[in-house]
Amino acid sequence: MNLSTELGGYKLSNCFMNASGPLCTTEKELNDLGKSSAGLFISKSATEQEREGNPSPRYVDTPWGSINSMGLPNKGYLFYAEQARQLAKYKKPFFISVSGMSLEENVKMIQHLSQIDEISAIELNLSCPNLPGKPQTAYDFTQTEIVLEKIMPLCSKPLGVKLPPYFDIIHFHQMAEILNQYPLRFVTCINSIGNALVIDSDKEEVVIKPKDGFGGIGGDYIKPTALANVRQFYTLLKKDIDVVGCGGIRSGVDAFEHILCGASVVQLGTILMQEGVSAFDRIAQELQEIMQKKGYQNLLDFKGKLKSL
Ligand code: YRO
Repeated sequence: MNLSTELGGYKLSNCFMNASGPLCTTEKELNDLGKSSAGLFISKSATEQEREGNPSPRYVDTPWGSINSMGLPNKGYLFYAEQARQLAKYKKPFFISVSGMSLEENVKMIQHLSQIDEISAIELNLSCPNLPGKPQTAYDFTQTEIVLEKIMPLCSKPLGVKLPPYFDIIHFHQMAEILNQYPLRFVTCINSIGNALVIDSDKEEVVIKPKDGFGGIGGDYIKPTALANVRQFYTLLKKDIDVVGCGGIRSGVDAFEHILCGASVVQLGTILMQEGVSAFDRIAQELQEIMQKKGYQNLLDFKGKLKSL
């Protein structure tokens, strides 16, 4: 059974990577990902300046997944650029996620990161803060186009965008129409479902401290929404833009479903927080067992081939 795939022009030994966010902020965490069986790995979203992020508790596991309002804690983009040089020894692609506090900040970071050979590709987090009084960039279609128009020409690395979930068919079409205008290499679907509220009924209290308890949810809650977004963008995007699936993958079956919907690569988020990097081995093993039972040798035997009734 062969789990190999390609993304951003790189050949990958298998289709698993971390989602940007969990266990990819510090030098130790990045080295653990380098040593893991993941086929590639990515950093926490970087800003120009180092950030401490929000006060704790800011990530909590729940029976069906997780909620977080981390507030972009990261060591600053120059740290991840330096890490890229060190991490090259692991001989697998290393992507940097970028999430500037403004368009100018994204421009500055991407121009600099483009010059560093050891960085394989950039994932631009379109959930990045936008103009005050406006929704996040990816929910502001006009601003999304302004951002891509500015950034695409000055990014000389393979570039992908990380999208939040969409819930309306017209929004899938509007976003795909914008993305199809640019030489993007991949689109990652989905970020956490934003501004959810998990509460503790015994204590009659919220479970995370920032934002009166509101935060992005991941895990089991979001798999159907993630699959819908992977499927829609796989169907609507030009065939040279790959889809990366993220959301609710904690077993081989979940990974199989994302690939069936069209994902070329799949990311582990909440399960990576809960289980650590051994999750890559377990889930890859489970996916291979499913493929064996079904008589599939390669991911291309079933990628995108979801049937309708
Ligand atoms: O709180 C975060 O750092 C965070 N958490 C997520 O689940 N997704 C994200 O993209 C981010 C960083 C971006 C933002 C939510 C702080 C604007």
